[in-house]
Amino acid sequence: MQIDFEKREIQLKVVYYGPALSGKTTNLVAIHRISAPSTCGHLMTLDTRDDRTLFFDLLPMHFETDSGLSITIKVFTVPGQVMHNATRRLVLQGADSVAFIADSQVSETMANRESFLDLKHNLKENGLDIKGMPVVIQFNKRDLPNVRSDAEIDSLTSKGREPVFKAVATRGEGVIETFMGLLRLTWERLDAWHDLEGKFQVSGDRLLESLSRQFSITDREA
Ligand SMILES: Nc1nc2c(ncn2[C@@H]2O[C@H](COP(=O)(O)OP(=O)(O)O)[C@@H](O)[C@H]2O)c(=O)[nH]1
Ligand SMILES: [Mg+2]
Repeated sequence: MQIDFEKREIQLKVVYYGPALSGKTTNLVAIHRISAPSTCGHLMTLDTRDDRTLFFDLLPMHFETDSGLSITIKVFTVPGQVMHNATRRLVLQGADSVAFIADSQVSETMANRESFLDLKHNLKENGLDIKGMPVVIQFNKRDLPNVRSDAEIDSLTSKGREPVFKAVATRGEGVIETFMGLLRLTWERLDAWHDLEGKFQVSGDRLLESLSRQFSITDREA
C-alpha cells in the first residue's frame, strides 16, 4: 500500500490467485463490465491462444469517496500453470490482499489444494505470512455439473478463517460480492495498522458504500 496523507491518496494492490483456468480473468472481465466507466481503466489481459494466462492481467481502478479520499486499486491475476512460478512470486510482491479463486469441480480439488499451498509458499518467499495477509476464497463455476456440494463448501467455510464466496463468474454472479468482501477485509487490516479511519475520517462502511455505487445495479444478480 502507498499512502499520501497530504494528497489524501491511497493506492492498493490486490491479487487474484488460483489454479489455471479457475476463472481469475473472468472475474476481472466481469468487474470491468459492471463498473462505472469512470472507475475502471483499461483491462489488460495477456492470454495465450489455448485460453491460459501467460503472464498476468491488470485492471486499474480509481474512485473517490464522499470525504474526498482518492483510492486507486490495482487488481492483478497470476498465471496458474506450475511453470509460471516466477511470475506468481513477482506479482505477489507488495500485495495488500489476495482473492483465491478455486474451481468448484470435484476433478479440480487437488489443483486447488496445490495452488493454495503454492500461495502460502510464495508469500513466505516474499517475507509475508498467510496469517497476516487478508485472503478471501471464491468457489467459482457453481453452474457446472460434478461440483463440490454446497454442504461441503459450507463446512469448509465454518472450519477456515477466510471468508468464502460462491460464484458463476461467467454470469457475473458472486463476483462483486467477492471483490467487496476482499476490500472490506483489506481495509480492516490496513486500518488496524495505520488508523486510516482516524487519519482520513472515513469508515470502512462509508468507503465500501462509495465503492458499491461504482457498480451498476442492473447487471448484478438479484
Ligand atoms: N461454466 C463456467 N465456466 C467458467 C466460469 N468462470 C470461468 N469459466 C470458464 O473457464 C475458462 C477459464 O477461465 P479464465 O478466467 O480464463 O481462467 P484463469 O486461468 O483463472 O484466468 C474459460 O473458458 C471461462 O469461460 C464459470 O463460473 N462457469
Ligand atoms: Mg487468466
